[in-house]
Amino acid sequence: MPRYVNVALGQLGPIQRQHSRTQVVARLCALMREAHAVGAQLIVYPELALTTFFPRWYMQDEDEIDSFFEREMPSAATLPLFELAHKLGVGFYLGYAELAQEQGNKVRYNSSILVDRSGTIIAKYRKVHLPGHREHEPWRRFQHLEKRYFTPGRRFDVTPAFGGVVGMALCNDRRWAETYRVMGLQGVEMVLIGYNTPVHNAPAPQHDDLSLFHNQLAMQAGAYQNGCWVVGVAKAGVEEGVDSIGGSCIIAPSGELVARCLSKDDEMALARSDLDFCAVYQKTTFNFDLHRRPEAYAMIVQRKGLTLAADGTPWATAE
Ligand code: CDT
Repeated sequence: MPRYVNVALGQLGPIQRQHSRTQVVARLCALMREAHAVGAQLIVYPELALTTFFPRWYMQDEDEIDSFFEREMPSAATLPLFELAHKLGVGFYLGYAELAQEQGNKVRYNSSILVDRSGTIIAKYRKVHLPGHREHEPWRRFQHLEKRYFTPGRRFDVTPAFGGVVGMALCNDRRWAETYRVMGLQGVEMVLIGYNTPVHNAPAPQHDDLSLFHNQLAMQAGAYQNGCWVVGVAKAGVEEGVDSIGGSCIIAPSGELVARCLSKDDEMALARSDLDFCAVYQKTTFNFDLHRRPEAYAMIVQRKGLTLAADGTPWATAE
């Protein structure tokens, strides 16, 4: 029996600070209806898809920070999306700021959930690679304070869903080979990734003109090198004066782009994704059991970055 997933991009245009959760959920529902009309079984929304991208602001007031976070999922404001998913039989991936309680303490995560076609949450992911900085850096045109507002997640799990093996990641995760490989080693067939990527990168402004290229480059490499589908979805456009890239796309295990959004607004696009196409890569060029050499990769987990030896060099001496 063929394993096709009709997966839709649910790209969002900007969300301004004054926009309520209710307004945003109405936009998400409109995208889901559009996706359903063309046969979607799954729609993927961006990272932090319920509010403006608040890490651009330095905030100290705990209540102000918490106002961007969700204490429960679904909440009164997000319930209509779950109800619509149930009614239409369309599952979804949604990124949001999660306020968790752990041993009586408040812990904030940048999270995503996977919801099945009955409207039930079947998996949660907490962002591992948190970019940016922790303290106020007034020299920047805008802040990127993810390290301040979120605790890093610790796992890349996969979930049996939609007839295959599905994994989740968030934004900066898509730039790291480890993200895809850890899920590749668990047989992932489709990786879902929401993102918010400002065009301007303050520490490296020479990258600004390449930001769309790097977006695609990283996800195409991840797809090809692990023989899996990758679905990347932006929150795009000018939000509170900060321009973010669009370029939401669906990438096949061949590394080829099969669908892409063209605007920087709310936009839906769809691809019929054959999960069995993964095997063409996972059983040949990227047959891990046959070809990987973990004994040569020890440094990947032993070192975080460059480690200098006694002679001041970072390279390991051959025995
Ligand atoms: N949201 C997120 O992770 N954005 C980063 C921006 C660049 S780092 C300041 C990204 O990797 O796209």
